[in-house]
Amino acid sequence: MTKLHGFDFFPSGQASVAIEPRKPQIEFPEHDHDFYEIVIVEQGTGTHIFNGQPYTLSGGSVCFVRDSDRHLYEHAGNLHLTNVLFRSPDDFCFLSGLEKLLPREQDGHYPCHWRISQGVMQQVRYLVEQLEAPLESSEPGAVALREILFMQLLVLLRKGGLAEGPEEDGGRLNHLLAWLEENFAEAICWEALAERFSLSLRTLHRQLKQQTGLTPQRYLNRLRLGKAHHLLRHSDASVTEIAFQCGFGDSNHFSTLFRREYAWSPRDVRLRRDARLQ
Ligand code: RM4
Ligand code: NI
Repeated sequence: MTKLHGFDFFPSGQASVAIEPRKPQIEFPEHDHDFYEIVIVEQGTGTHIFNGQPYTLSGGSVCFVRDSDRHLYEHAGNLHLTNVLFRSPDDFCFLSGLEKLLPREQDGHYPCHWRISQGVMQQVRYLVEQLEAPLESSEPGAVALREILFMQLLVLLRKGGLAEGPEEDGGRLNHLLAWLEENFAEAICWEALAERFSLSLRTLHRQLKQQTGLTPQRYLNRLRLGKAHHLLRHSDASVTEIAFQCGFGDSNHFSTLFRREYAWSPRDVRLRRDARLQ
């Protein structure tokens, strides 16, 4: 597996934060890093395979990657993201105790992926722009300023996260998308779902389209197909079982949608996997 080294990304020994925009993020092979990375998704959709598990990314997704985590991107053609790299939570000149602001395991669940609202995204962009300016000198004041910006960013990302009440703009949609990520296999009635998250059907359509570029049904299909693609390559369940497990009632319909999305049929993907394993 590829290991990425801070040496290639941090402009100087003094710099504790580096910004790496990927607009778009191309498919990228599995790797880990000797640094930490916060991934902020601005637009588009893609699949994030994080420690072997698939997560669907779209505008507003945030992911926290430690130096011990491995990840890759698939089906990421139109995914625009910004990577905020830092060496380690305890490798800053002026900041300490940062662990308290980072995702932590609670009740056996590690919340490494979450979503922020559009309002928070705007503030995030503003901070990232300032962090993008090169560090002019290693003078303590300049280093401290950048570290303060980074700390502000952490507080903001945390505030915008799912822990926050759903009242904020886009917050309800974010809760809905997080719910879908877990419950994609259920039969979905958009009206009932909108009601469950206190949204009107129109707002659900509009906001989801804004964040992902897709209609709700296309988004759901892509989510299900992404999960199915992963299972075809990483499980031994049959195509029909996978179709069913991912919420497709009919495996022919599943194969048609799959081929339309990936140009390969589910069977082709499975055969290619098996050929590679031989
Ligand atoms: C890659 C990809 C990786 C990131 C590096 C810096 O394009 O986004 O996840 O670690 O850039
Ligand atoms: Ni990475």
